[in-house]
Amino acid sequence: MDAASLTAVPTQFTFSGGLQAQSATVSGKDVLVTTSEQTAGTDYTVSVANSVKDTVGGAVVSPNTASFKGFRAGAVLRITEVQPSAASSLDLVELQVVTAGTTAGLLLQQDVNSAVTLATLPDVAVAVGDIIVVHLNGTADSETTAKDQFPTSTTPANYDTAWDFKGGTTGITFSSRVILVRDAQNAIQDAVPFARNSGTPPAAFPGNLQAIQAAGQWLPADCGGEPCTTGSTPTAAAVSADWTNVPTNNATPASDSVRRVSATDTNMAADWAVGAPSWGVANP
Ligand SMILES: [Ca+2]
Ligand SMILES: [Ca+2]
Repeated sequence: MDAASLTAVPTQFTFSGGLQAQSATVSGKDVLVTTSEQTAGTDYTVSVANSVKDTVGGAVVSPNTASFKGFRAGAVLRITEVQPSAASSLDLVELQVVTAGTTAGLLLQQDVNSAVTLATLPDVAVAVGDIIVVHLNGTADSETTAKDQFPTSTTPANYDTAWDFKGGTTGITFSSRVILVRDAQNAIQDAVPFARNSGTPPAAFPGNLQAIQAAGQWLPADCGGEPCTTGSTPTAAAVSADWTNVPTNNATPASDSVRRVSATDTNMAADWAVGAPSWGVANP
């Protein structure tokens, strides 16, 4: 883009909804336009005048408009409860809102390396303390307007005290796995390594644990000064939350889940234990 062509920014970049362009700066092919205060989540359109030129004098041509939503902060979520072993992959993941904002674009994933996306969260404005229950392989649509939009009375799998979100069709693999939440910019918001002390753990587990340790999401940051592996002291499994005793192939919800037992997130195994679930409400 030719910065010299930006001679009257407020009239060259025009917006719907009363939004005003205040200034613009050029960086290569991009123009960064600063506007008057946007209303969070409002639908806007922007139009670019043909007086805006590229470096060889070519004007912006059709389409010269685009739509976008007014700036909104993204929500920050914490994983609070997991059911990894339900029949028919009807697994559940409960999340609690740490910072209010939109859940648009947040990803619930299994593992860091060769990640599997379990759910892409819908665009919902959530408040601090709100509880979200993600239903993997579920059939009910996500609630987007209220926590009781699809009430338990007509949708028995739902919780009237929580936002029920529809996840993808892939369930959690009940072996040793990392469950994590990524924001719309792909940064990890929360991550928990869960070990199943039964059978041979997947060879990828120590690498996934090491990845979230490196990202500052789990402690201890290493195992006795060395990378955590199946042979380190302590082992990768020993520093991870233990979900071995969650019942297998059970009804949804199962009699026990793996859930936080502390309101404080210390990023350590002791934050978690298997026991009575509290789906849709804050953990005791
Ligand atoms: Ca609900
Ligand atoms: Ca709970």
